[in-house]
Amino acid sequence: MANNNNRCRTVYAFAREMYPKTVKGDIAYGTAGFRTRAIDLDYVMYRMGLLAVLRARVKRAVIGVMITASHNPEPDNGVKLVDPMGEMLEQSWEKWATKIANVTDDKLEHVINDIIKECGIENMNDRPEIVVGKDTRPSSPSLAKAVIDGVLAMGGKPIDYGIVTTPQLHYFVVCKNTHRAYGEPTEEGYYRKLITAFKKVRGNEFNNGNYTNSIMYDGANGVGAKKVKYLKEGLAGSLNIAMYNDEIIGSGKLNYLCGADFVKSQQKFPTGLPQTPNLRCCSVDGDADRLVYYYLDENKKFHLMDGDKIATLIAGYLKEILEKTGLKLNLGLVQTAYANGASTDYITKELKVPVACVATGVKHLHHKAVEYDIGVYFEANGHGTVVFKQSAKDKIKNTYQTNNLSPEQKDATLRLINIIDIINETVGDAISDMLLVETILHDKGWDIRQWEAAYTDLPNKLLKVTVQDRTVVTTTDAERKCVTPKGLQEEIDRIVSKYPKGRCFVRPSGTEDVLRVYTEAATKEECDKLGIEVAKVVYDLAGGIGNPPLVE
Ligand code: G16
Repeated sequence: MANNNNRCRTVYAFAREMYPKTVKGDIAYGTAGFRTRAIDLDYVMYRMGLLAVLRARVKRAVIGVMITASHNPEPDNGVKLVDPMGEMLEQSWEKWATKIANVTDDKLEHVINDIIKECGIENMNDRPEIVVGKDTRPSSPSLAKAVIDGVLAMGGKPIDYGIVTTPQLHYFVVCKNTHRAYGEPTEEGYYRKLITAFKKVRGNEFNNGNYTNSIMYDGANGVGAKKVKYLKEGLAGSLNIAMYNDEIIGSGKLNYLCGADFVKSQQKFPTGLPQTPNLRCCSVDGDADRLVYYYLDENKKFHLMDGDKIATLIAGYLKEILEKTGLKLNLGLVQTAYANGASTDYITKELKVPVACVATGVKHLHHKAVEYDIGVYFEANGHGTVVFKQSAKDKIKNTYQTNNLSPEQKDATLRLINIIDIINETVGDAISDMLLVETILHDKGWDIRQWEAAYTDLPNKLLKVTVQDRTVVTTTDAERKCVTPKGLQEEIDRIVSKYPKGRCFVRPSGTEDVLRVYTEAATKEECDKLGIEVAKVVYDLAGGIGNPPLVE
């Protein structure tokens, strides 16, 4: 206990001298951790360094801390905590994260003691490893130093990976916690694993049918641009990646008019890419954990293949492969309320794959997906991956070793084994997802229009409404219904009932200070009208500020 007291005093002295709490109000734990203006985050980062060590002591495992504000504008920053098997910080710990982030400097010691007591941490002398990574934001180096100081003050051992993508950091954590069974916990190890598997599946025929091995890649002027350069070299022509929006540090252009979030929410072609018709293009976001595809047709009309289209492509393909192997494994798909109604119809009716709907946030999707032998999860914004139960992986590998498989079964089983290695199961990963999509399109011999043809999205729109206090809106039923403010849901239902195939929901964002209004309807005009009508009601009933509804 004497040792604990010394440790807490060090933590407090450090906090007072170097990282005093500078913001009076509280910061809320959002969809993916804390996220706000970078200038307000020094003390939060220091405290997350402290928390990561406590979490590592409880789990007796390596924990990750990623400094990024992902799709947000460059002046923002944030922090994502990564649990031992790559999951986002367990939800029951969000209360501790919130307490430790918001307590006054003089009470910090008490919160730490509460955590130690409630979680039964006995050994405060060990030095658990905390893996730290950051994106390319100019504010990230000093915030990473704050995290590292927090880790040191609490007696942990920081392992600084420098600038990496969020999914790379998740991968390193899992590699370390599985004692390298998942892969080598280095950047080289990451590229080697993905590239080796990709090349094995692709073979020597780089083109196939209508598929050509060239892609236009929008790096959002962030870490996804920096990292894909290494991938490109390793792929050595098996996939030609033409890079755009690759101005990396301090250009002020991160996510600006480009990147996955811009393309998806604005439904527009990003700046910087050649507007040649029918070219297969893709965009990643500011920390490279989201991916969307798109193209312009001969009439310059924009066509989007978002997370739903990626999910259906992957789920449909895995189903086909499984049928070829003869393996009996249950495959399921997890979506959120943002999933286009047409995609859900297609998956359930055509692909006949079961679908679950959960609240926004990878933390919810990942937890549901692990219930299936093979769980595909994707948010419409392009964030997702596939997770395999260990028992399913064992079954696939053991089946491959048996002698009673037909050549077709043997081939499909080997393909599945390699595909598992293309996938970063630890979290949605834009780079790994891109390699997976390219693998599937190559195998099918499809160009991007053939992929698009699977089903037609219902027109949809995402609006933002700025309000005094976004927490006045609370929701239920996987965020599809509003509970408060009183009367809002009734108004939404009344408006939606006027529109054929109309659907709408309203929820507070967990990464930006806004309310999000999602609408879908039979035609684009109706969808736009529905969006504006609902956004006005939200503005009136939820305390809108500034100009009435802003169309993104
Ligand atoms: C984060 C989460 C995603 C979520 C997104 C938007 O993404 O990881 O699961 O969909 O925020 O959340 P919200 O609508 O609550 O603002 P990222 O890529 O920004 O880390």
